[in-house]
Amino acid sequence: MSFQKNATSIFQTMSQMLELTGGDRFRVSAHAKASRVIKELTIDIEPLASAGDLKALVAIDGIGKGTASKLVELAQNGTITEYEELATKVPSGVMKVLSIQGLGPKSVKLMWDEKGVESIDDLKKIIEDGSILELPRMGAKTVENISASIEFLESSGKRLPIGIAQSIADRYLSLLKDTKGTIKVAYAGSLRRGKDTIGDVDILIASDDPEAAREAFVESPGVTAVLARGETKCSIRAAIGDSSNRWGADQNSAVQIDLRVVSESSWGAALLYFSGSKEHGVRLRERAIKMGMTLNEYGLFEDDGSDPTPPQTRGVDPVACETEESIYRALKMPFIPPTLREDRGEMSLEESVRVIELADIKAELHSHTIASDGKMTIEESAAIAKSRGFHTLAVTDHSQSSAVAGGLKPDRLREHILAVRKVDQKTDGISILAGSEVDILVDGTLDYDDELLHELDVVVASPHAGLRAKPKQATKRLLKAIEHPMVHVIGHPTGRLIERRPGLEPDMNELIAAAIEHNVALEINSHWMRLDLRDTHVRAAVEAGALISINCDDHHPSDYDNLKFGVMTGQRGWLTPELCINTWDANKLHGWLKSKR
Ligand code: DGT
Ligand code: CA
Ligand code: CA
Ligand code: ZN
Repeated sequence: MSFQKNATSIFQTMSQMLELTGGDRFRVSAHAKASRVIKELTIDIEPLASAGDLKALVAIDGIGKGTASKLVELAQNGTITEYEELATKVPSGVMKVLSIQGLGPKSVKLMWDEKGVESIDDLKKIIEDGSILELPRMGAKTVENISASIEFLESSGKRLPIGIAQSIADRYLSLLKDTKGTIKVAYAGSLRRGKDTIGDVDILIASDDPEAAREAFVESPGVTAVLARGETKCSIRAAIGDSSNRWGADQNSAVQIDLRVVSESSWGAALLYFSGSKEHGVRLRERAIKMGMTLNEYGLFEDDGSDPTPPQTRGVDPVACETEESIYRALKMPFIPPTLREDRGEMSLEESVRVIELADIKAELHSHTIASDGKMTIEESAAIAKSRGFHTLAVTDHSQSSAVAGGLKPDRLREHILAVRKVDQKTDGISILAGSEVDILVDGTLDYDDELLHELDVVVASPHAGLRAKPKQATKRLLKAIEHPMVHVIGHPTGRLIERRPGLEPDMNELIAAAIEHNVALEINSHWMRLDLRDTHVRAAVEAGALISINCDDHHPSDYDNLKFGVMTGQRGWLTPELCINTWDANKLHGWLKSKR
């Protein structure tokens, strides 16, 4: 595990352990905040921490003195004394109980203190003998939910890649659209925010016939368990089934889907609330309070909070509730697109940023054909690209070292270049460029010699093998490729596979600086199994002014549909269209590509 990931999880765990042992509230939240800040860093802090450079650490936004010295301790001793002390006080089974969805530190602490629950098995026992009901705020319904969550945790527990969650959500969306009485239906939560992984799917519905909606939902095919069936909230578990594809998602895994029944009149407030993130929601509510108002899932109300009864219950008319736009307007803020709602600085925006949109993309610069491991001919791929309104498609089959992917030996590449040129000549309305996805070998050199690279219109250089290298080595390797004068794009720079392979962890800021210096674009690979660069990397690249290329890395016709995930990742990194080379008109793009020949 990288230092950064290790630190992120230790601080998070410390925060939870502090709460479980009745620690000071301020320290509980300080540790949670530190964990979040460290998680989102785009620089490698290990060298600073190893060198004991407190000054440099404290200079990083969001890292205070206490956190800095703990980071140093972690780097130098491999652990943190305070963490070790806390860990002796909290049994590991209690931490497992805490990982059950719907159980927070407060309830877990009560179970532990009052009923001696120190493992999930202990918890199951007090559920079975009913003694759990003696605890405060534990009703039959809550206990039922806890049981369902335990079952869920034991059978799956992983987050889903967005591509899988999206296809399941789409299935439920169309089912509910076709249900009697439906006025509006939409998904919210992390799926709407375009996060790379999804914990559960959240769907909102406004209906003239809520009972029909609830029924259609809990009785739909594929439901393996009904976790809750209330007036306003229903939860199910649904089998993933065949919506997974050749990337081999686990056929036995299931996903939780929450359906919230809301009223049409407060649609905007509900959508805003359930789209999250939780952190963004907290910041919005703070802002409302400062303005003498209350914001909740029913609306934004003129209300000073002195009356404990919620304003909607007292019959107070909302200032805004029908649309998200009207609520942001009433809060005197620009509209914040869902992909930006992560409390990463969007609250300070004075006007809206024009982030990249799907329709801005006019070129695909990373695609495979049957010449290597793709399933399309050059013509087929070009026809799809053209139908999407693209002016350019680059054919970039694999290079010789990617033998399992059918990589092309130099003479086959030469033939392939001719084949691409031929198809280009007889095809109207789109330029088809001859390129290659060239392996960046472990030592940072490229998989073809310069003479051959020179004949290619587009060179996407990507790491494929040796993805367990140490961060320092990874940085060196990628820097060398960036410095190569004939490279246009660094493809899937870290090589990670979501929930399956962590990939390289290079010093992203060094790569970004080099990419700017050498006029190289860094890729956001849109495949939902990759999303590489990830959102936080994109944000750092955009702030520095580096060029980005959003590509589908098509192997199959349906891969073109993944573009939306790459675009959302770009949005989450605040990417503007100008910095994305795939948005440029043909003249500008082709001129830029030729400038490296
Ligand atoms: P996920 O499912 O882990 O990928 O992430 P989300 O963001 O979809 O989170 P989820 O499903 O727990 O809740 C959906 C949204 O509902 C969340 O983004 C904000 C809102 N929400 C849920 N629970 C809370 C809460 O305890 N407090 C606040 N303020 N908002 C919440
Ligand atoms: Ca969710
Ligand atoms: Ca949820
Ligand atoms: Zn690749």
